[in-house]
Amino acid sequence: MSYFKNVTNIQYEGKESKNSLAFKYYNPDELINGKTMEEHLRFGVSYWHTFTGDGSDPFGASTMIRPWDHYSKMDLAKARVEAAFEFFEKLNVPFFCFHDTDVAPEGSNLIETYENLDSITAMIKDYMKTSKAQLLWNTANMFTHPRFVHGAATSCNADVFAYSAAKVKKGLEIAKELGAENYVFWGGREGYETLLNTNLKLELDNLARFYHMAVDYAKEIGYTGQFLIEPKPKEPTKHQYDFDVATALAFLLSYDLQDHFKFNVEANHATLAGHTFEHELRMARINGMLGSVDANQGDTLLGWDTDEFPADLYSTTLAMFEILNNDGLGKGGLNFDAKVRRGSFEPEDLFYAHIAGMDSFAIGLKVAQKLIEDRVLDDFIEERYNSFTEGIGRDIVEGKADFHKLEAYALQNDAIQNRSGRQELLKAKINQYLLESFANVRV
Ligand code: XUL
Ligand code: CO
Repeated sequence: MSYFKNVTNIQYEGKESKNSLAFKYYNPDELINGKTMEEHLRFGVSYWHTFTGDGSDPFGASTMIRPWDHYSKMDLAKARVEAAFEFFEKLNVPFFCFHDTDVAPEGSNLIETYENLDSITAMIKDYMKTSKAQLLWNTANMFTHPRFVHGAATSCNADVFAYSAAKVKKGLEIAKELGAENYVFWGGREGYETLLNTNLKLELDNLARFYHMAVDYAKEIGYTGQFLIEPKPKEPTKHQYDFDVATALAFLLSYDLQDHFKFNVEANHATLAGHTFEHELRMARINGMLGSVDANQGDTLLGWDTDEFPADLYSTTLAMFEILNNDGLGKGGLNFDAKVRRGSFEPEDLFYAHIAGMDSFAIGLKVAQKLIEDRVLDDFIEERYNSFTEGIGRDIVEGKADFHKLEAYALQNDAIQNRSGRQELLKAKINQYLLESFANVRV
């Protein structure tokens, strides 16, 4: 049985190829600084957008035509697993990610839900034995069902807290069973709408209690995957607690959780928080907390999480610059938390979209590597801060200065000279690298 009959295995054909169902830049075996592109990029497909997304929006019904649509309940779940592995293999991706509810329907009670999950987990495990595709991460959906109306671990209702704990407990068992490289916590409705009805302190304390219990349980069952928090500032709640990397890091530090978590940085969440994608990656990186990436892009004209497939080469280049400087993503990867537009409703669009995203990151990887090799930004930045490598600047960074010493220095040196930041020059250089790297590559 084939779900994507019109598509054969997607191959790298190089930049001259006119075949829409081929990679032009992503060459999984190509070596870049000692690692293959596949090892650098560790692409993942997200189960929810690709196999459960239907194109519906607040104004209209579903538009997607999917070859598994005629099934329902557990038959639908099984058909999706078959389709998913056909898709992973045809696209030649090494990873996938899912929420519990993406892979198995909820039953009429928690026991039935567990049974559904167990049977699909066994099926996925079986497919994973013969497939290259492995589990980058799984997570629990604690935002769709009405029981999560006031949140999950930050709900005002202790019964919901308990139910959420049961879901994450099961999720960690599945993570262990399937060898998930990471386990993700995205605070779906962990936030608030109004302080008028909210005990902010109790909700934050409870969230920390919940994370500590998850850490303890993973230890108890011997699950050694990396825990990741995925920050997002708003949507669905008005104020999400894991607002951005800096806020979530402060939370982890306050509750002594910093050693157990890293961040899953999502491009569109960064822009919703008023940051660039590279800002969030840099904040995570400089704190040793960059774990994984949800690769997508937003729309500057829209104020919500549009989850588009990444195609902006400037952004993929600056993202890969951070990832390379982080020495890669370790157990993490680049998960396409991205959906085809409502108008792109045919199954082939799922392939076109992923090819576009994979090629965009492959270009970003090559250009970023070149920028690093040629020290285009590093030399400039080093020079820009050289006042801290000698004299009074050196005293400051070595802890040999205090206000008395600095005042005495300033009194003698008040004719300050600054130098240009040369932002426009640097942007022009990046453009040059973007265009020239590929002009010179012959395939
Ligand atoms: C929502 C989002 C989630 C997480 C996993 O904005 O990004 O899909 O990635 O729960
Ligand atoms: Co995401």
